[in-house]
Amino acid sequence: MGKEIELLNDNMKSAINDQINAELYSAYLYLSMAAYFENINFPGMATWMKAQAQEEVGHAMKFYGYVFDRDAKVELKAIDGPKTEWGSPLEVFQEAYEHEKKVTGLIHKLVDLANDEKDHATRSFLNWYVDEQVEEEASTKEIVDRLETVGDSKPGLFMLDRELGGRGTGGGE
Ligand code: OFO
Repeated sequence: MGKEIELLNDNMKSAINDQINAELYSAYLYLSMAAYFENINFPGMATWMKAQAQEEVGHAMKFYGYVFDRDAKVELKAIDGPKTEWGSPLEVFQEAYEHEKKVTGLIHKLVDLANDEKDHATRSFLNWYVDEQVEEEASTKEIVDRLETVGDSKPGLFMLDRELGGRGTGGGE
């Protein structure tokens, strides 16, 4: 005979607040990667990263709205400074891919916590993020694979940069 949990309990609230911070850190990291690409004259990759940073803000805001929907308090914490230099476009996207795998792990821990707390509403809400992480990993991995294929070929890098620049910065998820 489980009792229905109507509001976010303290454990869940604090874990979601941490995740808001992690999503905003992701935005900061991708914006730093965008700045790196601007500096080395890959404007298309910079555009791709800026769009990714916007997506991450969207992820944070979705959690932010959820905390209020459950009548709990958002508590923002300091965001760590991301690194600012990388050795090559490949290194950047490899790091982005590794970062997404880490974020997937964080989302899965939230799912585990929601299950432990019998918080069915949060468990259901998190499904969107579980699915989104599959896409986040796939899209960064695809670019890593393509950069590995292109290698040091300047025309290949130029073409990939142009293609990645086709990603809009108009927001969205
Ligand atoms: Fe929020 O998915 Fe990337 O980090």
